[in-house]
Amino acid sequence: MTILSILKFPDPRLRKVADPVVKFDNNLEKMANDMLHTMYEENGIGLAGSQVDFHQRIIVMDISEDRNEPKIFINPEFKILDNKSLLSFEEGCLSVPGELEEITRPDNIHLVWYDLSGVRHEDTPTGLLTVCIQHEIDHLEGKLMVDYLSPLKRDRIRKKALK
Ligand code: K1U
Ligand code: ZN
Repeated sequence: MTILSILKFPDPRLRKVADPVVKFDNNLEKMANDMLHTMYEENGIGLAGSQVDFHQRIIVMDISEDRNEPKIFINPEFKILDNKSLLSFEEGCLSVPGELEEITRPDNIHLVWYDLSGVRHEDTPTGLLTVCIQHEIDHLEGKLMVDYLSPLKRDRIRKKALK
């Protein structure tokens, strides 16, 4: 397995919108395994393809305490079920190291995704899984945690990262 290098804000490649996965082949499986390996190595709970300069719609995640419940989401999409049900969480980002910011997101979503065999799944996750999947889908859209902050705060983080 390979440890992949993670793009850091403000690298413009983090702003690319990822393409849907169309080939469910051995290369995709290897990428998923390399991404999981990289996420565990960096002590993250999630990682999106965009963060490792792979611009296809793939996310890996493990929110379990024992770090032994890897999840792979291909072509994930969600719909907000209730705009009024919100959850605030102090989020981190492996592409914005050293910053933790409280972000408020919808807590009640319907999620659809595919596995490595191309089989469709759906769920209505709650809690940390809901927060993390929305953070990772943002990455696939070229959107970052810093985009939820004020321009002043975002610029402070950008300048600090460029030092
Ligand atoms: O996508 C990433 O950059 C990974 C990110 C995922 C994430 C963490 C917290 C909330 C939403 C999404 C991380 O794993 S950051 C590092 C981390 O393990 C962590 C940081 C704060 C709270 C919980 C975990
Ligand atoms: Zn992130």
